[in-house]
Amino acid sequence: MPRALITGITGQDGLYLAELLISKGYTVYGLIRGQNNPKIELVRRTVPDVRLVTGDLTDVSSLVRVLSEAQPDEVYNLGAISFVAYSWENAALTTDVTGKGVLNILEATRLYAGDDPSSVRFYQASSSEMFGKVQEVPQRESTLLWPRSPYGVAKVFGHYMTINYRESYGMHASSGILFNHESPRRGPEFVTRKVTRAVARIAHGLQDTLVMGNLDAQRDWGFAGDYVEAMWLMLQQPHGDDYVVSTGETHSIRELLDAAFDAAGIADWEPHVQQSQEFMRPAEVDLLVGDAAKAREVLGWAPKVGFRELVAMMVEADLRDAAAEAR
Ligand code: NDP
Ligand code: GDR
Repeated sequence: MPRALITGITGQDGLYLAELLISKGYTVYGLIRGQNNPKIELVRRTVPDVRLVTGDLTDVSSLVRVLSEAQPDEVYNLGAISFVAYSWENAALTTDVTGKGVLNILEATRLYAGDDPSSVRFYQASSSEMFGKVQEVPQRESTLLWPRSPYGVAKVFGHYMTINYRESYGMHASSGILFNHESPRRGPEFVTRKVTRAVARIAHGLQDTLVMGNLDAQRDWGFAGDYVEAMWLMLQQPHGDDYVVSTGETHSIRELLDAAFDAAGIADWEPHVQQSQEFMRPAEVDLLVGDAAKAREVLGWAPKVGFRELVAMMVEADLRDAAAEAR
């Protein structure tokens, strides 16, 4: 039975990836930071077979210990401070976790792999946020990186460090440059979930208005369940490499609002939406749309869930929660 270690098990992608790997017969270990995190209970309920081990990406000694306990064949590094807006307020912490944390787990993995560094396969959760200021449309693996947030800068560090470990030590290390992916499990601070939750609560009379930031930004949104399959496929290849994972379609925040309110049967969103400086960012990534041709050709990967279907899935789940809250 293959064995995998997932950092970021309490996050959106961690849960989907754990479900996927368990369905494939893996023994799965999930890294948690310990104490007082209600999401640990969610992991225990959703994927009870996952074995939880305690450690932190900022503490290399904890990673060495966890790797020796889990003895994984594959390491998926999904752990990060991942909310872009927060990264300006906590730039040094974001750099430590999202950037240097990658070096820590790469180094711990290299030490654990011993004489044959390619015997353990490594996945790094890189991000379309690394593209930042638009240089090329659509964005592909070769597009110049110009990050526009402390989070984006930290991800660029992790991305190049992963390439560097592959080239320096012959590690089987892959970097998935994933564009935004969402689901009913998405954290409530991210824009899709913020919108779908608010729409559901408005539909049930629990709130009246939704306060937003920049409505003109455009994103290439896919379904998280589809994207974790691409992560796994990368580690099944003969060599590590970098891959863009995206749908190739882009939509503005306004279109997101259209689709979400429409899914709840509310024809006109404008009376419900206000804008505030509070949710504007010091620098914005205006337009993301990815070219996933390489993932399609090499991995045989393609997204299954389209934009409107994704938004409807999220609204439906939030309508159920709002109905329960309204009772
Ligand atoms: P989430 O924000 O939902 O999850 C982040 C995870 O990282 C949580 O499990 C969190 O644990 C963990 N974490 C935070 N700090 C540490 C730390 N110091 N040590 C160990 N673990 C830590 O992210 P997603 O699931 O959405 O994303 C997964 C990864 O993919 C992230 O690296 C993200 O940056 C990247 N990514 C995501 C995209 C997306 O659209 N979702 C697109 C491209 C890349 P805790 O519960 O303890 O806080
Ligand atoms: P992003 O996702 O920054 O792309 O990073 P987010 O959903 O936070 O923002 C997307 C776009 O929406 C605009 N926006 C708002 N965003 C939020 N959160 N709240 C608002 O009220 C709001 N109004 C407008 C933002 O300005 C932005 O343009 C996500 C994260 O998952 C990263 O970890 C990941 O690497 C990238 O996707 C790819």
